[in-house]
Amino acid sequence: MKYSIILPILATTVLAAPLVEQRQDAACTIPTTFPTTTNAKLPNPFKFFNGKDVTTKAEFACRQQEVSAALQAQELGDFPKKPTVSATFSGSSLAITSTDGGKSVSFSVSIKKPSGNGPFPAIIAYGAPSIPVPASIATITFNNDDIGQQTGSGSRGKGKFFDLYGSGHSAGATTAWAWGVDRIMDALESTTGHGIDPKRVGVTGCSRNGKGAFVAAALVDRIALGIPQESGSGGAACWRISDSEKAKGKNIQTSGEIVGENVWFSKKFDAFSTKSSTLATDHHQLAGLVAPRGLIVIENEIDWLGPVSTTACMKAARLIYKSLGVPDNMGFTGSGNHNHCSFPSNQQADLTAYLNKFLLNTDANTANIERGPAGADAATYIDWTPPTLT
Ligand code: MCU
Repeated sequence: MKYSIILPILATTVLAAPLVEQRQDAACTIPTTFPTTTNAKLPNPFKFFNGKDVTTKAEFACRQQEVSAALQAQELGDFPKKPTVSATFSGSSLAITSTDGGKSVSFSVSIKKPSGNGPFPAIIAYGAPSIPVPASIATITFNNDDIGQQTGSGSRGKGKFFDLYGSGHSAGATTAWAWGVDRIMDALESTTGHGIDPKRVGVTGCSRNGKGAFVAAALVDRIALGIPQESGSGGAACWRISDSEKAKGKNIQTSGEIVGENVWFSKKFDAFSTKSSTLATDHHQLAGLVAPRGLIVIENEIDWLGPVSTTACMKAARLIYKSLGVPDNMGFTGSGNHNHCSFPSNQQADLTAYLNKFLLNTDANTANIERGPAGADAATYIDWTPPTLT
């Protein structure tokens, strides 16, 4: 099948339902310690750490909170509570000041808007977007490196996030950047004149910044659509599957390698880096934190990114969306091999469908988008049956 020829003519029906759903405010009991028992299979997204089954959507919302806490405790580092935020918009620049514990840091993002008055949907792009952003969607350029440096293992604790919270703060760079995205959302909500609809904001980045976009979509629940591109290990890949692929002789990035290469993850992750099977979670559940919001995962069959790992992991993630009754809110597109972070035309229709549905509020068919190498199935890596949550 060819995807490159013509984009479908798009219907312009405005969807009535809000696409950003706030997580339920159910009273959840969140543990402060998390299991480290060995489990070679991908952990069960539908079993609380206390062993109780998740049977309802409300319970799953609580499960998301404990999964987020576990990811922060073992991998990501702490995601701080909202500081005091003030913002001003002028020209094309949104300037944001965050104050906590008597200290302040400021950063700005630039907004490139469609012509007209809006309000417009927008995509927050880490660095510069490596996907084609349609003219009808604004681009918010976010200098994530300014918030958390990522120039190798020596850059830990550097950047504005760490100026505010201290160089010893546990956050890895991806968590620090997600904090920046959270502040951009605060600023969009609290200022006027920028012409952006805060209910229709996506986040993208490629490669290392794709890991960042994935973590931001997971931690910031005001993001309507996550668009991580070629995030590979640390993003769309599951640590356990990457280790099993490595054992089969693949040239694939693993947790054991990643902790030495850069500071994308917390120092807390070091304890698990060579024993990923003891993590309480895996990255199908990072995607599960985005649910039921929109998520289109863009990949590439470069060995280092782990095409079997990203495909099987994201297929497991789609089981979570299916259990929640929203299978079409998450897709995975990654067939073929192409230059890293160059966006191939055979992924355009999948991306367009997601942008239409989640940012442009137009009708689009996002059903069953699961494209990756043959033979990468979730069933090999799971020992649980996804329930239908009530
Ligand atoms: C895919 O993202 C990373 C990868 O994890 C690193 O190992 C490699 O060094 O750089 C990739 C990247 O960010 O390329 C731009």
